[in-house]
Amino acid sequence: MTNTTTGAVRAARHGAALVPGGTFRMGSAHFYPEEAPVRTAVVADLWVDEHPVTNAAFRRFVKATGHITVAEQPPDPAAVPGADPGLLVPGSLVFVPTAGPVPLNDWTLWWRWVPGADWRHPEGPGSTLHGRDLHPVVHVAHADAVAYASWAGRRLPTEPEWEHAARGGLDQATYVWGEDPAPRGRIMANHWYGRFPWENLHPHGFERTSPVKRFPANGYGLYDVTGNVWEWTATAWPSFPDDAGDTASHHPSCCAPAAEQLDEDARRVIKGGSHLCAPSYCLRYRPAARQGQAVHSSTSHLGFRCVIDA
Ligand SMILES: [Cu+2]
Repeated sequence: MTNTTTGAVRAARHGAALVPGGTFRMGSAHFYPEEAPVRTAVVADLWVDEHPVTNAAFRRFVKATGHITVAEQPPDPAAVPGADPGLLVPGSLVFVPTAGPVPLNDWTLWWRWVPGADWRHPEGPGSTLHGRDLHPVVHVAHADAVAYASWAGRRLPTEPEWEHAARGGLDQATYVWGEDPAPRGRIMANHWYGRFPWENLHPHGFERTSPVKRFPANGYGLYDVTGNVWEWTATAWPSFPDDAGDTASHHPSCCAPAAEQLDEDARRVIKGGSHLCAPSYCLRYRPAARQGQAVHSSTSHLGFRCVIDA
């Protein structure tokens, strides 16, 4: 390999860690039905982004390509039959904490459709990315993530690739760092502390998303794999034969705001949980956790990371 080639390869893999492929046990039998059964999966060697794509990186992409995200475009009336035309404006779903305890089986109490919410305005008009260059980009639909990945010469991981990388070499551990939710009292991820969805104690200092790489890396040198933001994958939902349809809607979840709102038949698996996942509630900041997300939907707690074939 010439020096030029070596340099190009190095540049192409900038910010990615080489995750050795192999066989691993995927899923979990101890939590939600859609994570079971535990099964064996095989993945190849793969370069995986060390952290979710940041606002700064996404801004470079938008500057270079002029890309306009799904959330910045008015919804297609045909895709939302019967919708109030007044609601067919650009916007996205924003988490808004409640004033006090609420029934946890109704996500509409804490997810609000906010006109003007998009990746540059994470809480809607008036909010900015000031001080958030290194936070994961949010309010990106599946097509936005795919467009970024292809611009960057990368692609989205499949669910097995994502989960294998997230596990960091630990076989069937509950968390990506092991079994102890907080080893020696250490906060390992940006997840929700307090009673959801009103008491946000944020002992780590972050009310919503946090800058990438603020919490310990996993065994493969990957950061923010669980907590902070959910991440899109390339895998369709439902994706394996034991999925008896829409299991995720049968129990409460802080994390599925858009599943039945838009195109029901086009969903992708999202992984990793987010800053909204509470130990006392959804507990989805685990490598086995998964949800189906409508491809056209975007929210304030969903981003992505890319991979490169080795
Ligand atoms: Cu959650």
